[in-house]
Amino acid sequence: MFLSLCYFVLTTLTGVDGWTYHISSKPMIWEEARRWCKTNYADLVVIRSHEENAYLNNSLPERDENYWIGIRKNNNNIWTWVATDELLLENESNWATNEPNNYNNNEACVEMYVKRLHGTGKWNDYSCQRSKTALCYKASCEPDSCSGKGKCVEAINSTKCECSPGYYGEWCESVVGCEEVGHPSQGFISCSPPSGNFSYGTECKFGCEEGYQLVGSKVIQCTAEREWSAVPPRCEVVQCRELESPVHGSIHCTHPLSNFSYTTECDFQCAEGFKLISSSKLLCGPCGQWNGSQPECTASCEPDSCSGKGKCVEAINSTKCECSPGYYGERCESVVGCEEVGHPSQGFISCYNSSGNFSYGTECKFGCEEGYQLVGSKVIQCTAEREWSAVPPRCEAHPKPALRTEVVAAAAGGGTVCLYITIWLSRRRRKMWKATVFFNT
Ligand SMILES: *[C@@H]1O[C@H](CO)[C@@H](O)[C@H](O)[C@H]1NC(C)=O
Ligand SMILES: *[C@@H]1O[C@H](CO)[C@@H](O)[C@H](O)[C@H]1NC(C)=O
Ligand SMILES: *[C@@H]1O[C@H](CO)[C@@H](O)[C@H](O)[C@H]1NC(C)=O
Ligand SMILES: *[C@@H]1O[C@H](CO)[C@@H](O)[C@H](O)[C@H]1NC(C)=O
Ligand SMILES: *[C@@H]1O[C@H](CO)[C@@H](O)[C@H](O)[C@H]1NC(C)=O
Ligand SMILES: *[C@@H]1O[C@H](CO)[C@@H](O)[C@H](O)[C@H]1NC(C)=O
Ligand SMILES: *[C@@H]1O[C@H](CO)[C@@H](O)[C@H](O)[C@H]1NC(C)=O
Ligand SMILES: *[C@@H]1O[C@H](CO)[C@@H](O)[C@H](O)[C@H]1NC(C)=O
Ligand SMILES: CC(=O)N[C@H]1CO[C@H](CO)[C@@H](O)[C@@H]1O
Ligand SMILES: [Ca+2]
Repeated sequence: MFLSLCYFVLTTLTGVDGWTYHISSKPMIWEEARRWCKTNYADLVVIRSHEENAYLNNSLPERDENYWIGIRKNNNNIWTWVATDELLLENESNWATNEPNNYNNNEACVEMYVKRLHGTGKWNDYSCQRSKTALCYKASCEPDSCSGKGKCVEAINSTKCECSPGYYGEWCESVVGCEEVGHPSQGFISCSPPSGNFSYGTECKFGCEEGYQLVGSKVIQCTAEREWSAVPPRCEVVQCRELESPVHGSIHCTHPLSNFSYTTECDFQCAEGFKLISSSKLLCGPCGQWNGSQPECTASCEPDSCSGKGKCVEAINSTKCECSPGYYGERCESVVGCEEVGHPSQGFISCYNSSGNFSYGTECKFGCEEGYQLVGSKVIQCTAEREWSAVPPRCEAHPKPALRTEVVAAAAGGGTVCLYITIWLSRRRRKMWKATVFFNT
């Protein structure tokens, strides 16, 4: 086992370690030197800057055989830093004059001259099978040096963290945060991680209570710029389609939350003569749907729609009356009438009208004074055709005594009975004689 002779441990005033360099006490061939470095430290040295090269030039002790450094030709014959597998950049090389010369076609490794007459601090390609002092380095950056949130950058005297976006602090141990957000009114929030600190990377999801809908982004993230990826959303009450008063009807709504929105309740009524199709009450549900279709008012027949004088027929916007004979008008409220009739001369008339003067259905009875006799119909009716059922009769003077006497009608009972006795005279004379006989029974 070889022991390291010297430590070139350089620390800053704050105690932050940078790289440390270590050299072997005995020379060894390149492969062995690398193995030794890897076993005890990190690897053969990687010289990243001229400043670092100068530092080694000044600090390393003199060695006759010089030092192996961590450059070697790769499979494609290109100089490569073995520790990092990075190619050697032209501007970062320190070749001595006329080097690398690949002497004897056998120089695949690199040594560094230190404390010698010519080319001190410079590099030379050399046979890997020669023995030289191993120049190793050890990094002080560890995988978690920057809390896993940044890149650890090493210098000779220090390490420094270059923090990833959103992290800060010497070791990237702090994280930026966004403004606190709460649950929206009528809604809820759920953030992960649920620390409640709203730091970079926090994701918050939103939702709304029943009957409310989210307006805005459902999910927001706290960005490295200390801003949320979007404005936190709102919960707005769900709207239903606006309802209107039905034709021939009215609407009355209560809006506990907002106009025509969740929980709004509307009652419908129809004007007289109309009735509702479907429910009289609608409710706006949590998904913005009414629990039924907009009601309509349809005309409806009532028992007295046609004044009891016709048949009522229903249509959508109106009802229609099909009036019985003798009646007319929209609701069969009018009755047809016949020509006025008066009493015959030397006679009298008695009419019974059910619905007006000489209107349809009126029945008139006639009689004649003593000594006169009725000629024509004793009773006439006003027909639906606005005509009397017969021509009103006349009263004519009583003729000579009759050849025949006929008892037309007789009735017995309490009181006075009017009996008509018609005596038929000769047809040729065409005379009637009438007598009123009072019977006392
Ligand atoms: C060498 O050049 C590369 C770009 O080609 C640059 O990134 C690097 O910093 C340079 N190194 C020095 C020591 O100037
Ligand atoms: C190494 O150091 C010597 C003396 O200190 C100096 O003359 C030489 O230029 C240095 N070489 C490099 C490559 O810095
Ligand atoms: C490293 O730190 C030491 C002591 O603080 C200082 O003397 C030296 O110049 C520093 N080296 C570099 C390369 O900064
Ligand atoms: C939240 O932030 C407070 C104050 O910045 C801090 O004390 C606490 O540790 C944080 N909690 C978490 C879980 O990050
Ligand atoms: C509800 O309707 C009334 C009357 O049309 C109106 O003045 C009011 O602004 C509306 N309210 C809302 C929240 O839309
Ligand atoms: C709608 O809901 C209300 C209240 O529950 C109810 O009274 C009404 O009958 C419903 N309407 C329909 C068409 O189901
Ligand atoms: C009913 O009346 C309304 C308005 O008065 C009209 O828009 C509609 O077309 C009518 N419907 C029918 C079937 O006549
Ligand atoms: C009956 O006749 C009288 C007199 O002409 C009139 O004033 C009245 O309005 C009529 N009545 C009806 C029901 O037609
Ligand atoms: C018996 C009867 O109904 N008479 C009526 C006939 O019509 C007139 C006018 O409407 C009424 O005044 C009568 O009473
Ligand atoms: Ca050479």
